[in-house]
Amino acid sequence: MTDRRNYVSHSAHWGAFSAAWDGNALDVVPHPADRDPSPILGNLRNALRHPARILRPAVRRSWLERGPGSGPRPLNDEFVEMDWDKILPLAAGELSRVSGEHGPEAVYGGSYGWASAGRFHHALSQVHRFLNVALGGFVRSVHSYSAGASSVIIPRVMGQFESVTRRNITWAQIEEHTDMVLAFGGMAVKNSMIAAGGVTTHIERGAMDRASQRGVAFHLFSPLRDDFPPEARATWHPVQPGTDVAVMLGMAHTLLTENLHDGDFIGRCCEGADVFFAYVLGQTDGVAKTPAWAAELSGVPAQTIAAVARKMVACRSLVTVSHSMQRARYGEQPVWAAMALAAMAGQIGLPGGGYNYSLGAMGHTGRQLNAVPLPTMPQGRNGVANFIPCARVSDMLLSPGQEYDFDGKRMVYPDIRLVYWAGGNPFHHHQDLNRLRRAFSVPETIIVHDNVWTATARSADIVFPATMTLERDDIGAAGTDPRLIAMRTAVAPAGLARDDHDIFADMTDVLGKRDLFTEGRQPREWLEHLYEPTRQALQARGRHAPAFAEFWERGEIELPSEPDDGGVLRAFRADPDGHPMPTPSGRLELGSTTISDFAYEDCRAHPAWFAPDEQPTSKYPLVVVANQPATRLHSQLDFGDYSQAAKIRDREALRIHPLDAAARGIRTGDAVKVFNDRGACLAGALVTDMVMPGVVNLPTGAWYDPVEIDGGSTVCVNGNPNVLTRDIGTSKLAQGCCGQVTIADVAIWEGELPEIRAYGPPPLVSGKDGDLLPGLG
Ligand code: PGD
Repeated sequence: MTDRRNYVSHSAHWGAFSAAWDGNALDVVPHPADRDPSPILGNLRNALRHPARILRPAVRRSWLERGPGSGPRPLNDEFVEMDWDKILPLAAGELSRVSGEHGPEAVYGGSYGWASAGRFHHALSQVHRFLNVALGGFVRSVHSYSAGASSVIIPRVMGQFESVTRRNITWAQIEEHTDMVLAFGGMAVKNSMIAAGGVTTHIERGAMDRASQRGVAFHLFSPLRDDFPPEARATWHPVQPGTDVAVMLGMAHTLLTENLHDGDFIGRCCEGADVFFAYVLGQTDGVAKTPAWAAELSGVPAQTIAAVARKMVACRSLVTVSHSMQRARYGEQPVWAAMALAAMAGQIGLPGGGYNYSLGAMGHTGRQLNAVPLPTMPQGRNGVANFIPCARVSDMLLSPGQEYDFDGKRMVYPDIRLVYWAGGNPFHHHQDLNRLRRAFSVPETIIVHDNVWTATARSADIVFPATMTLERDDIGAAGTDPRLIAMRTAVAPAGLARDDHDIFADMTDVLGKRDLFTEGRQPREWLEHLYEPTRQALQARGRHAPAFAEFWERGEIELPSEPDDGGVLRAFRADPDGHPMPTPSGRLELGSTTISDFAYEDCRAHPAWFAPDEQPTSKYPLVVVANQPATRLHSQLDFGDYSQAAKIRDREALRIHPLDAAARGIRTGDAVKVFNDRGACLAGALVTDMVMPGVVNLPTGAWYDPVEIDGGSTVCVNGNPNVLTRDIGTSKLAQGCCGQVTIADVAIWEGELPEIRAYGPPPLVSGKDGDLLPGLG
């Protein structure tokens, strides 16, 4: 029985909690303010001492024997475990060699990933700071896998990303003002359970319930019925994946031809409407974007498209687009077309109305922003100019020197010799993992920090064991949560694991730059230092502003919020000249001469319909939706109790419609193979009408576990859908990832079911007394 007095406050991206360790397992109690805690907390119970933990620093044996160099990096290669005092100089020396011979522009430190929630031990901030201090810079990455397309198109045609996504419509406004929500891609609560930094309460389900009880009509456009929780009582419009833009254009056509659009708003607040309208009416390409045209493409009946359009201008309506919608080829278009549709309805800037990109996509949105700054780890100055859009990592490694387009610029991929990754798992997040494996054979050296043996760690040459969040002190906070959390240590580190910060501090020591990296502070002093701006801002507002010691003792403090005032969009609506949007015209751009001047064939001057360039075929008749999982965050703690409980036949569950299942003789509980020309994986079938016919749903995050079976080809036996997805940019404009949808077929798996071997270490041998193996080095 755990002693209640030993519970410590802590936080994860899936919520704040308190926890106590009894030597075997972790007891987790959600934050008392949390009205709807995330069940993902259940993965923490058995995580801290799981066999997947990396216990000691390790080096790939072949790298030790042969030295740095390109070549395949098999996941089951042997690693040599070493002591810290041997491995740190080895890694520091290799960094110096590469940077000395080729410059810091040969080091890729983009290191994309969610890592863990604390503001100080934020692995990405730490690795970026380290590379800036140690080498003077590195090739970085920009934007995200979450919002790759939208984070480029929104600033071009609307305004600052944050002002459209986070300081816009709140759940409180929806409960009070909204009559109708058109949610393209839905608002699944599995997604809003997540917020970078962690929130102390999850409000979305309750808000949808109250709104719906008041009469708000939620309309779900999605291939998946449960992209809204039952509490929203949403009307489901099953839509063929990748065709939502057609539905939006069909609605725009109804508004235009029936003269229902808000001409006053368009005239005062929009630019380029004439170009867009001409396109909708078919004057530019001879194809009128009628509801019937849209119905043919999308499967949503023409009457429904027209009726919803008429309704949205007759009441307070809100249009939303999920992140998932733009994680696909031409992903910029739904984001832009939805803005144009909402602009035509004339409600942008009204309470509870208009357009809020990504509302409900994460727990950050729909809430009021904090009015005080949060602790933030400074990353230093990066002296390397070159960067990549994050999802172009395989292209970069495979094609050094190649030119490519990105957001109006002509870019060149750098020649990368060393890859440094801390806090991310590209063998989870990237597309076409067979291609990524080829890309990961190119660098001379790969260094990875993680707390568990992910496929990324097993693809590295030098592996540093990082502590898990519960093994260190930190500060938890999210930009729209009203509490700052003292994340207190619950348990000693596993094995020889060390904090990322300590690892970097000791490496800068080897390089003679320790003081530059640590600024003479111990970790506790850093926490106090990072806390101080928040405290001062509280004091300046006349709020209770406790000293760090008091905050730490209490476990949390309250933070004030910005007013729920609609932000810049409300101000812009009231006075477009006085508060212009930060676009070239100062208006919402339904047509953009900037984008038109780029002359990209895959992004036009206005929101446009592009037929998906990967359509179901007779060979691959099913569309795979590879969305966010409900039982974990991305790939994190996939070995945890809650994630494992949802597996079928020990692997990821694939949801398939009864009609598609019957056609293939598949029943719930069967093992199935999902395959296309890029790859194949095994999964466990779940037959359900939660997915529309013609669509299967295989969420991301099952740990990549490639096995050579089936006549020599490699199959991920654990159900990772990124062996199937396409590694191609959304367009030349944003170059975002296209992981959300692909095509495949599914068949019953009759063969033997291989055991899952992903959740453990590769073969390990110990260096004698922590030294290199005899005869090496
Ligand atoms: P995570 O599993 O969160 O995935 O990709 P991301 O790489 O962020 O990886 C974080 C890693 O950090 C884990 O391995 C974890 O163990 C490690 N970690 C945690 N704490 C620490 C720490 O303190 N120190 C160190 N060194 N490591 C730590 C997520 C990405 O996947 C995202 S954001 C999205 S939105 C994309 N979504 C999709 C999708 O919808 N469909 C497909 N097909 N693919 C996607 N990939 C993307």
